[in-house]
Amino acid sequence: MTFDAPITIALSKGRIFKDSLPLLAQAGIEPADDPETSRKLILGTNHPRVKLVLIRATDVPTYVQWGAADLGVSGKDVLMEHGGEGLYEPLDLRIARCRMMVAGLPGADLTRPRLRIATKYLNTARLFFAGRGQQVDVIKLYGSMELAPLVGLSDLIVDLVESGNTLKANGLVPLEQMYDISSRLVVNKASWKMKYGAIMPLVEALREAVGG
Ligand code: PRT
Ligand code: MG
Repeated sequence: MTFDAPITIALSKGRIFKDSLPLLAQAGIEPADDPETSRKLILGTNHPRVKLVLIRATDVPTYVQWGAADLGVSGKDVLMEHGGEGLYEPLDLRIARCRMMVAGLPGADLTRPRLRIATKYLNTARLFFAGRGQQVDVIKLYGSMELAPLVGLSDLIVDLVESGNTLKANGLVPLEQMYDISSRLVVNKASWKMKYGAIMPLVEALREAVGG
């Protein structure tokens, strides 16, 4: 792929980086450093015009929204919570898949008035319960949501579930599936227009890599 515009792609370390690597490789982009061993936050690639920035998963939509990165890979959970302002979401990369669920202690009553929900997905949880006319109190946590019902902080949690092992290990059960989650390619809206000649072939190569 030859193009002149400089392109910055935002990725988060961990599963998104690992699962994005083979897709990027199929699109002809390979990082010059291994982020697991390097402390660099900006990685060059084999492509002279493409660099990667490594940031927190929850910061990816923000970097792309403000044009600090032209493209990014972000979980749908993070995108829903962010709101998606200033972003296009042209491609489901079908990686880092899981489900967003309501969970709690076995027998928890989902219809009780004024349920307390602990989650890091404040907006998403509020919208979900409001959408079915249920008024809930949402408590913001930054991690270990599973603890909240065990110590009486909340009735329920809204969290991501992959194998279900974390819930099970803490005596919790999935009560309701909210959304199927996978990672999406996001593109800054201005970059899409200004750097169309570079972004379009990249998006198409990635589309091919995920299988159309
Ligand atoms: O860790 P950090 O705070 O920096 O950010 P992050 O936790 O958002 O990053 P990361 O890399 O853990 O997750 C990035 C993205 O991966 C998320 O935004 C999701 O879109 C996606 N993803 C896919 C997951 C999972 N699967 C997943 N299982 N993110 C988190 N989990 C957690 C889950 O919440 C549970 O507590 O892993 C735990 C284990 O899940 P079980 O069900 O397999 O036990
Ligand atoms: Mg994490």
